[in-house]
Amino acid sequence: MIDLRSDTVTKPTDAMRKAMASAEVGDDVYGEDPTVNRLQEMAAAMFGKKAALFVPSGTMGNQLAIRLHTQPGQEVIVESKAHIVRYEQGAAGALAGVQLHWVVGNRGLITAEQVETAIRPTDPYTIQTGLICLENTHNSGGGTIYPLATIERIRALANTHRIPMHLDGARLFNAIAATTLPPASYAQHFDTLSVCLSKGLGAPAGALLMMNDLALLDRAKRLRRMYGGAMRQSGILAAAGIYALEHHIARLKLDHDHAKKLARRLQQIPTVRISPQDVDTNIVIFDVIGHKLTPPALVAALKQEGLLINSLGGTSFRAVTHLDISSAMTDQACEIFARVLET
Ligand code: TLP
Repeated sequence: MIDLRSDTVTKPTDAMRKAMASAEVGDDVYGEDPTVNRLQEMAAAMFGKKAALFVPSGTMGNQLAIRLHTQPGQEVIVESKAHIVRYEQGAAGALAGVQLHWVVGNRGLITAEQVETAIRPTDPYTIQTGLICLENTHNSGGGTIYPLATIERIRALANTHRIPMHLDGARLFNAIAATTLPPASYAQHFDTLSVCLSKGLGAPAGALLMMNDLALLDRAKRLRRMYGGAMRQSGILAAAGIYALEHHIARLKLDHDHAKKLARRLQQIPTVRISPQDVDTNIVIFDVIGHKLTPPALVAALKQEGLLINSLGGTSFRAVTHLDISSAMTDQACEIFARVLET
């Protein structure tokens, strides 16, 4: 089976499993897991932040950040199809008591002008803007990379209005591999950022929430505990993360090449709508219009041929390349797409 449903489906490699098996561990609630501590120090140094906190998931990283920066009753500016909007089960409202102020982006990217319009006036009756969240790369936008200049302009606005900024960097490593920009060039513009180890980097679980403010770190640790995310001998997972940071960043470019190849092949199919030039990284989002099969039937027909993809609702589909997809499997996926969609 060629599984392009997500880059979350990767399984730890043998070398990663060896690193996990031999990890030195301790109780991380006491701050005594040397491998977790090493991972946190590594990540903080890599992104030019003072501290990093290992958390079980990207969702928890985002939700801790929202809770840390806001007061109940405030709102968070976020793109309309952001993961925080679509896929976190309403956690921002349920856990932090904030509402989300959606801004409709272009392929998931919002501009400084849009943010400026969305920031609320500070009069006594209008809801207050507590936080601005960006997502880089943007998942539902199709793995889109934020231009640094846009981030800089949004940061300048945030400074003027004294609003903190959080980055959902679940796939920031894909942006880093694609642009070859230093990680800190993105990270410097955010008060907090979370990055995932369990997407393209291929670790089985884990994300890192990073920041400069050590008082914020202290509160983040308490909230992580409150949300049930404080772990014990989590060095076993952190070892996978260290291995991933050391070995799996540069290779992400290969996933991007595979995604481009899929997009180019899909473009040749008459019922498919896709612009391969918009595929920046490892996510391929496309529409199938006027095919005799319904979207669920198309997904089932592809599965029958050995290819798994996700339906995004309506006529949209998503295919994601990753560590467990070789060049030969990409070629096979192209053939299966052609076989099923061209009939
Ligand atoms: N994304 C998953 C699904 O939840 C949709 C996927 O298959 O792409 N931020 C972004 C941008 C994400 O894409 C994801 C996961 C997360 C956060 C959450 O990560 P986890 O699943 O570790 O909580």
